[in-house]
Amino acid sequence: MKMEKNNNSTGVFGRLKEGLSKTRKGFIRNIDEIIFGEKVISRDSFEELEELMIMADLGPVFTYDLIEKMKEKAGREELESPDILKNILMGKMMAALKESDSPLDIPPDELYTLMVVGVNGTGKTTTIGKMARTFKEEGNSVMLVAADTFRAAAIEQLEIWSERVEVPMIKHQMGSDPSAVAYDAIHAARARKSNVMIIDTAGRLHTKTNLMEELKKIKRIMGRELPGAPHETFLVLDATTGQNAIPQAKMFHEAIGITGIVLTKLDGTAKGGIVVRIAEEMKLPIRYIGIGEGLDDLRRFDSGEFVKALFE
Ligand SMILES: Nc1nc2c(ncn2[C@@H]2O[C@H](COP(=O)(O)OP(=O)(O)O)[C@@H](O)[C@H]2O)c(=O)[nH]1
Ligand SMILES: [Mg+2]
Repeated sequence: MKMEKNNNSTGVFGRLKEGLSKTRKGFIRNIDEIIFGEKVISRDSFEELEELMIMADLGPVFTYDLIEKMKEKAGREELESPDILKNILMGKMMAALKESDSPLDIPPDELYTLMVVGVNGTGKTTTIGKMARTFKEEGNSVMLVAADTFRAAAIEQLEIWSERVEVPMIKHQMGSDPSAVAYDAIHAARARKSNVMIIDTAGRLHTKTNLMEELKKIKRIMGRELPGAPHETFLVLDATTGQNAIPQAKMFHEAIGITGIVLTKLDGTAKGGIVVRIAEEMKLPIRYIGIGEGLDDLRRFDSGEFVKALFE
């Protein structure tokens, strides 16, 4: 039994490494190439390293601090090998990400409501499907809520996930008031004694103030029907959009208050450094990361594991 568990965890870690392979190849491996064979790290190499870190979306502040630290070490001749340099980078990434470590803790006996927001196409519906599966496997009674009533296809897409994961879903017709769906869902979840409810929402462009108004209204109605609801508001960000994720996150956070971030599509980018940037700029828990389209491709964010998967 024990062996099996170990094998399994290596497999899961391997999958994470694989999911992050674009960043590993595009970023970490290049560090080795830049300083390969150099006894003394040259000014040119520092410039190349700086460029590499900016390219990986680690952000200017992080990069500047890091390069300064490396130069300091180099000045004291403490930078004899690429490994030392990598250790500095690893340590700094871990420190930057540590505060974002905050796994979701679902109370077993009350109705826990989780609203999922974000721009169109970031991966909200897919993430909800994956989370529903995880929560169900952990012994929760899960209900999905189709409050993205803007497009019929959005409702159908969530329905497919609800069938796949075998959890019930509450829906109204396309075009109906999303708050009314959320209202009904709270009552339905109570009647069925569900303990986790996940609400999918529309993601028309974040520059449209009416989307924010709509999201605020859903929150207000939920809070009126169930004190404390929504207990969590997750913002889904697409890692492949790079820097653009930051203003997006700020806008949602200012308008409706975000309690956790899900960063999807890390498998599709070499700019995985965006995680660090988001952590530093938003100071919000990063709850999950997406590393693929499949059911198993959502992972609880763990800063230590994440950094290790990039470097090992
Ligand atoms: N490669 C990859 N694709 C993802 C991930 N998460 C979501 N997607 C894909 O992104 C697309 C948009 O997802 P969807 O859930 O419909 O986004 P929504 O508009 O925010 O609800 C779909 O094709 C998903 O399969 C991920 O972590 N990795
Ligand atoms: Mg959707």
